[in-house]
Amino acid sequence: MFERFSSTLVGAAAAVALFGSVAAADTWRAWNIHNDGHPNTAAMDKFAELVNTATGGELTVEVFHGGVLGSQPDALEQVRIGAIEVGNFNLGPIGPMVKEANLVSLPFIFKSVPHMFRVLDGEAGEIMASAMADAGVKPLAWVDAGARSFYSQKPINTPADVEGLKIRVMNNNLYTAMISAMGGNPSPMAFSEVQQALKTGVVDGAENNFPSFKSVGHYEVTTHYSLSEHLIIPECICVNTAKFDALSPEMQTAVRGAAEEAALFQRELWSVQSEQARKDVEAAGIKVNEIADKSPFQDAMGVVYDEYLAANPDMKKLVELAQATE
Ligand code: GTR
Repeated sequence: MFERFSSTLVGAAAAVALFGSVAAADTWRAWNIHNDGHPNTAAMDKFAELVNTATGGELTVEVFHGGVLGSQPDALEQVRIGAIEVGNFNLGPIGPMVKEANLVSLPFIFKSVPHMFRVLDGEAGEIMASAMADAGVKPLAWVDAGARSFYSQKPINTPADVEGLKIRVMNNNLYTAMISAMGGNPSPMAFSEVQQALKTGVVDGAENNFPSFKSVGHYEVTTHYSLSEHLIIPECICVNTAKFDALSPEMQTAVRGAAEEAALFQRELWSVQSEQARKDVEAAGIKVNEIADKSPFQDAMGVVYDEYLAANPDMKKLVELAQATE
């Protein structure tokens, strides 16, 4: 017994000498909802490769694509408690868990994707990132997810066109409020169920960016994509806070650096592949309509903001910070 104990100590001492820390080589599981062909899948593979190189193999990241580790709300909970270490998450489903993250789920809060990144790089982004880290889901880097627009079996040009339509949304009360404010019927549903729901008419429409519209075949079961661009929601490479904090400072720098580099890679891929996804779905027969005047949609969101800020007055500061950002 004593001998076993002492040889464990000798082993640990050897590991310290080799790796400069008490942690032995470790493997992290990474969640990714997307399949091959989506820019975020390539970015998560890149993240894994960069972590492996930067840590000299001391930390390995195994990426599980296609949402096989669970739906996004489930996977977020897993990351929060440390059962999954890391993932590429959309901030929409983080809102119900971390109130500050809901800033990005207010329709039309950002003027453009560059504006969104400027807000994230400023004080509002810092407040959101630290609230997320406190909740156990720490963002290491932000990635691009473009703008989300509606798609259905008919063009949508005004909020009145949404009236009476059953529209799938992600899991967040702000999105149900958004659809209700236009007179539609919101239907929160997991991403993996949407194609079938569109196909069978369980829902009349949904909303997403071009790469996701294409990659999971929603374009095969709808006819019109209407450029409402009502939500510009960033995504993150997010890690379980305790697992990250337990790394040595050198390892933290390596992992953060890998996430930042993978995010830059993702943003470049995104700009090329989202254009391409639009061309591909148009070539497959999808009619894309511009909406010249989006103000009726923005006006319809007044009630969403009023009710949300009345119930969450502490969110006013973040909204003001975003609105004051040029
Ligand atoms: C995609 C996003 C996913 C997921 C999905 C959805 O654009 O990248 O993380 O949130 O939308 O609509 O559920």
